[in-house]
Amino acid sequence: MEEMFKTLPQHTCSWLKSMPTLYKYQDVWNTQEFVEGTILAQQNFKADPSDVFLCSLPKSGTTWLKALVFAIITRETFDVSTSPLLTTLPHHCLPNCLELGVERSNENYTNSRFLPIPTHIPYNSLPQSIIASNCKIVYIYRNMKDVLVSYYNFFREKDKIPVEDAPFEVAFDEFCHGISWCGPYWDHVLGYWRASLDRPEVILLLKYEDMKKDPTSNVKRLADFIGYPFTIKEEEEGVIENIIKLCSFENLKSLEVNKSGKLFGDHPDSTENRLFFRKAKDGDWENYFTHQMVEKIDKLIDDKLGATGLVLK
Ligand code: PAP
Repeated sequence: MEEMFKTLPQHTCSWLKSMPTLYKYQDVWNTQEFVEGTILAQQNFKADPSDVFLCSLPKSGTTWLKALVFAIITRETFDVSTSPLLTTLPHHCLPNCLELGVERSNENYTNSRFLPIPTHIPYNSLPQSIIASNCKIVYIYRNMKDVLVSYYNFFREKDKIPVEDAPFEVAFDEFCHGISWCGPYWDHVLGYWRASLDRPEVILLLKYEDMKKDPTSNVKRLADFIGYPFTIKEEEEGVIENIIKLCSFENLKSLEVNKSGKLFGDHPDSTENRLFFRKAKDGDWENYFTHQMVEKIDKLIDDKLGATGLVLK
């Protein structure tokens, strides 16, 4: 691996401390840890046909998707007043990240079924056995401008860098050159989007903005797709609405664990849980983009996605 890394294109993010060098492997920018994890997963991971994968580009709604899926699949074991989500970060409820090494488990939550496996690995770099086993994949995506603003603020705050020392313009330029964690953004989204057209029976795409507008039908689709459909009785009893409330941004953000807990405990590189719950506002990009930036990114989105039929604006 060491020899291989010397041959890969590298980029040092000047405005970040916590993500100093990104490497371009299989046309994707990522940290050394995640590139190594991807390679190991590609070499060793043996999918089970019943595995379900929760895929996303960072900052596209991963935390929300994990919370919803966890609440859906554990609803026979817990109700909304006993759910582990009340005391546990969603990333810890569904902890097995494919690129960080998977040990399948059900954590005694779902009887015999395994917990879904989250990953940020792009579609084209997924281990072949996931595709060959026809595993189900849920992909959540979000508009590029809000992803960029979320990404910028997450890392800036994680590193405690004041705004004046981390110019948004620098992050913007990098992002527009495709350089970001798991970037280019457009390749990540297009990879899963194209795959969902080829294999709609096993790949479900969820759009963050649509989920905000109409959570009920999207949560129903999600539950159906992953094999935990709601019964009519559950629908009448308001189980879907209760899950939506439990997993709402406002509720999760207000919980003590998500205000004061840390992702990796007291490890020096740990991340405060609160950073996963910033604003969750559609269109927050308007507070960051200049007129020229809007023009530039709209043109970029048109260039990259215009001919594909995928609408992101
Ligand atoms: P990750 O990839 O690092 O896990 P991810 O969860 O994908 O991050 O993205 C974080 C964004 O989701 C944040 O957006 P913002 O920066 O624009 O505020 C975060 O606020 C938002 N988010 C977190 N939880 C929820 C939720 N329950 N509902 C809606 N949005 C949420």
